[in-house]
Amino acid sequence: MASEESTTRERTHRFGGSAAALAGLLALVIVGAIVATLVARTRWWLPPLASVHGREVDRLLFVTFGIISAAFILVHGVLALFVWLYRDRGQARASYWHEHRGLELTYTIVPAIVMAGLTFSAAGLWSRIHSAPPPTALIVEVRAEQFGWRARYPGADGQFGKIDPRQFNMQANPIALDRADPAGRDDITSAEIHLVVNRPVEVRLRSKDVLHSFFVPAFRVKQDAVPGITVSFWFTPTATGTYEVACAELCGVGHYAMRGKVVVETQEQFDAWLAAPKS
Ligand SMILES: [Cu+2]
Repeated sequence: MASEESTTRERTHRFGGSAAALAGLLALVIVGAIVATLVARTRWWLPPLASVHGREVDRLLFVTFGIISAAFILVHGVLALFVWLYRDRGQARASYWHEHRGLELTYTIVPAIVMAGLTFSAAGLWSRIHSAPPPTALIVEVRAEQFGWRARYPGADGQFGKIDPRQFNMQANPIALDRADPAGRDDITSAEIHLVVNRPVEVRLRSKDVLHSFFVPAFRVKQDAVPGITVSFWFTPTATGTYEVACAELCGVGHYAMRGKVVVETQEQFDAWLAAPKS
């Protein structure tokens, strides 16, 4: 009987050893694959920042990473310590207790305070982005559709013309402008989005068909586009250049190809571009 028990224990130990070796190997393969991908891509961190509010977005990201990394190390350190401290020595019986008021209150209240703190520190930034823009802001309407982006500028009158979906025409009227509205006569539409460096811009985001998401990583801007609703937000680009807009909402079979171009340039370059004919 005793020898039988010890044989079982030996077998369990051997199995435990090989399982641990397998888990270690798997962890090595995963970490190796991640490191290799990051090295191969050469860029392994955030893209260069090109907006004013983005600094605060990055700060929030680093604070969040810091907190969850500390929690991860603490929890797994304690877990590993307990596995080692209370390992099977052959004679001990496992002890178990139910409910520990102090412990339960601690691990409920502490994460709740941390989560509330993170949420409140992000809420200020979120509400600023969605507040009224400064009066000098450039206004551009961005319309998402399956599968591309189209920008509209209000023209000399500063007023956008009305939209009438019934007047949509792929070639002649791709943005479905209401031809009867005089405010729309000087509206300028373009497949590219152009912005002015260091000038706040208010984006009025719409969608023609399904949910999309306007995502410009360099600006730290990501906003859902919802059919039937115009969502406004503003930010200030800080560096000239060409940036990529990606759709961050799975919106159909062509979603992967839904990328656009944002060009940030000086006011003179922008004025010249706006006056020139465009696609
Ligand atoms: Cu999309």
